[in-house]
Amino acid sequence: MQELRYHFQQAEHPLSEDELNFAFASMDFDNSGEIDFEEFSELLLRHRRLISRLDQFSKYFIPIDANEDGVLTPQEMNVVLASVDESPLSQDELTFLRQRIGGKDLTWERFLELLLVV
Ligand SMILES: [Ca+2]
Ligand SMILES: [Ca+2]
Repeated sequence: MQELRYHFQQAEHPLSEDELNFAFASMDFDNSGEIDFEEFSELLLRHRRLISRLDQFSKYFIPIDANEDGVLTPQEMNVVLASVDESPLSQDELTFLRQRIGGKDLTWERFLELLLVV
């Protein structure tokens, strides 16, 4: 847990205690109450991917958020995904995203949070 905390504090957006607990729970894939080595490796891998994607995404976000309202629509997101050679969001993924953000607008910040814990 200490390592985990350290890891997240190195991130640009330090997580609150609640977020940390939430992230912890979402990483403990087998619900053992501990992050074992495999789970931790998976996290690191994911985080590394996230960081490299963020680099790419942030370059594209401003131009992609065409109407500059700070909210990513599925259409706008698909343009982003296409620009980094990812396939567009499927209907399932869209439904999933909508559930995760509780029907709220998908802001850039929420999107980042999703990337971190999904
Ligand atoms: Ca575990
Ligand atoms: Ca927009």
